[in-house]
Amino acid sequence: MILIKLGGSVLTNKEKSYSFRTRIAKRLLKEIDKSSIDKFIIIHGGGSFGHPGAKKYNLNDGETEPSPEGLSKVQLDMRRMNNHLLELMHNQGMWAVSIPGGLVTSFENGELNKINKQIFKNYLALEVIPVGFGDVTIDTEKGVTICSGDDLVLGLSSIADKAVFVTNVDGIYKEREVVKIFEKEMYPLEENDFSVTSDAIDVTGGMNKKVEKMMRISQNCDTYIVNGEETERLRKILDNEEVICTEVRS
Ligand code: IP8
Repeated sequence: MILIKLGGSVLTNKEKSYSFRTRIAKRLLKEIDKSSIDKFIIIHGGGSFGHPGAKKYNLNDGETEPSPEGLSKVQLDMRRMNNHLLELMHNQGMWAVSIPGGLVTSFENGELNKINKQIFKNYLALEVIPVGFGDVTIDTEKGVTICSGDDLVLGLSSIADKAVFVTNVDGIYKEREVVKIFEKEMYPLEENDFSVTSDAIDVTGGMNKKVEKMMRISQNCDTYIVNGEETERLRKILDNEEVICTEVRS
């Protein structure tokens, strides 16, 4: 089984609230569809749908009393984003079901401590494509927290062979060069290194936090970062062809 994380940085224009990049999303879905893989789960992040509201209502800081309005608003915004993707999938005959991250996980102090993998497996067995997404969720310590798409990938990595993070950069950079294989000695990234995300607003952590999560994921399955803005790169990585990307190892 392959996990494909479609990052908010490719699915939305992060500079502009609620701007779903339909053309890119359609192409990425086509690349997935025409690749040779047959069992996969798609996970997506929040981009300019989820992050601005999560920040505005302080849903991730663990200090501010969670506002019912904010909680409801960010959940609504994420479902709107998810609907954009699901509709595109449906229109091109990729039968999908939606799995909100907040309903299948539990968190303690901002850390994922449980995920319902069975529901993903059940849908896979029915030959539909589970589409999970980042969400607002209950946290036993903080009240609420943000479940990122990366948390879902981490939680599902033990049942995956491969995880592919589709972003808007070519991979992880060290001294301005994309590294083919990122190993744990290279962690943490320093100021001069570019990385997985150049997101303007990202409430779920800076790049080192993302890389650290990827290193944990790579203990369970092969883990790659690829640029979804370049055509065919996603398709090639799914088909195990040579392509510009970073493989994360730990
Ligand atoms: O973009 C965040 O998911 P991510 C989801 O994968 C929300 O970190 C609600 C901001």
